[in-house]
Amino acid sequence: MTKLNMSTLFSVAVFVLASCQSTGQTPPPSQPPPVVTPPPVSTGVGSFRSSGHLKLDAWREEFAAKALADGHSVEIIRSVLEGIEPMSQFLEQKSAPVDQAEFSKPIWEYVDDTVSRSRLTNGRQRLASDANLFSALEAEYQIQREYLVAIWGMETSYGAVIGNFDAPSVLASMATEGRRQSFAERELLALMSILASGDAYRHELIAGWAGAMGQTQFMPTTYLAYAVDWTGDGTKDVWRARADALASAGNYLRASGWRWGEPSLVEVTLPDSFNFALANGEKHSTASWETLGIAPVTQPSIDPAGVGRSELWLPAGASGPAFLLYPNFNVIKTYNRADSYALSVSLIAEGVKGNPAPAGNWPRTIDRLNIEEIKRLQAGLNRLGYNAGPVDGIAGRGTRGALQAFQIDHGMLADGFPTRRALSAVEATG
Ligand SMILES: [Ca+2]
Repeated sequence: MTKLNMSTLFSVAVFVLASCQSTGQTPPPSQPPPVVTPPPVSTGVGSFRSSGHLKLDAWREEFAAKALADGHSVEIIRSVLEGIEPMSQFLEQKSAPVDQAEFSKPIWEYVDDTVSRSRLTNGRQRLASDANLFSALEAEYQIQREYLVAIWGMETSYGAVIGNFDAPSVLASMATEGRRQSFAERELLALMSILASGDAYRHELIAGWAGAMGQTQFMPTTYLAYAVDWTGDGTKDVWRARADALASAGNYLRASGWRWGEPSLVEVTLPDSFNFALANGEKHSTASWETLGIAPVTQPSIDPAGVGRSELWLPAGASGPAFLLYPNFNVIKTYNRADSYALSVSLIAEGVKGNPAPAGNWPRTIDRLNIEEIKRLQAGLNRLGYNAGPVDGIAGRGTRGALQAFQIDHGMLADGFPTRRALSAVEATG
């Protein structure tokens, strides 16, 4: 470091000296000062070979200057940005698609696809073959091994599918598209820091379609904050070293507030004539739930870890399965904010432990709304003064809460689940 600073200082000194020499003497005051033509605006990074996409090239010129101002070296900036290619999934779409499986599929199809028999079998095999590693990770990070293996299985099928996209190209295309520009640029700056730290070479920056990297799919900023060199070889190789990837995931979950030994959810049965309005995100004590007649499906108790307070969640409304959600459910959502994702991780964790796969009785034939109908529902609820949030076609908690409030006010079964019947009722209300 000292050597670098000294040589840098030396270069600057030589440059300043040379500049003074070439400038010559100060002109006499009687003469007008020479007209100085400013040099063309330059990023200081030099020019790049065109990517073949004009908007991407223009964005890159501006971003290179930002990265330089952020303190990254010309060498690193050029390394990250020189070879980027436009990626069609960001640059050729006309409007925001709702294309993530977490949001576009019925939740039971998402669960069927993700909590597959092969994923459970492979998870059990991984726990058996890497038992020592998982014991050590449990001791260090205080995350039950079933959840670590479940996240590994969900993210990359235990390291088998880590994506094959160039992370800088993904993030640069996302930035160029515009809606997530500041997010993508922040992640690109983090990639530069990763390269500067020596944890990876440029060609190793491989990501999934949305820019997450390695066997447990870390975004670059998450990598910078939480990645771990568990193997002790000096690099945080989340791509090839499963131990590094799993330790990194454990480190991230612990930092996100994981509570050792507690479940993320417990599937429960509800008594007849249950007041579904209680499934509104509010937490209640175990005693309260028990008084209402709620009972566990497979566990000996609805609060096996003595957590105390939980919320009731009906992912498919009154005719589907019911779960009590504990704080760890929200910790899983720091990985991926979709409830369906956290549900699948939880069911895989239970499944690899050998508990019977729960979540029976999905209402597969229910008249579920499509995206356009959900938008109509959201617009209708907003029109009536129920705050469904943005009209985006995603029936998240805001939309469901608004629908539930509408159902309560109109004496309907108040489960907040968006069906065609619910849409008709909202649209018929003036
Ligand atoms: Ca390592």
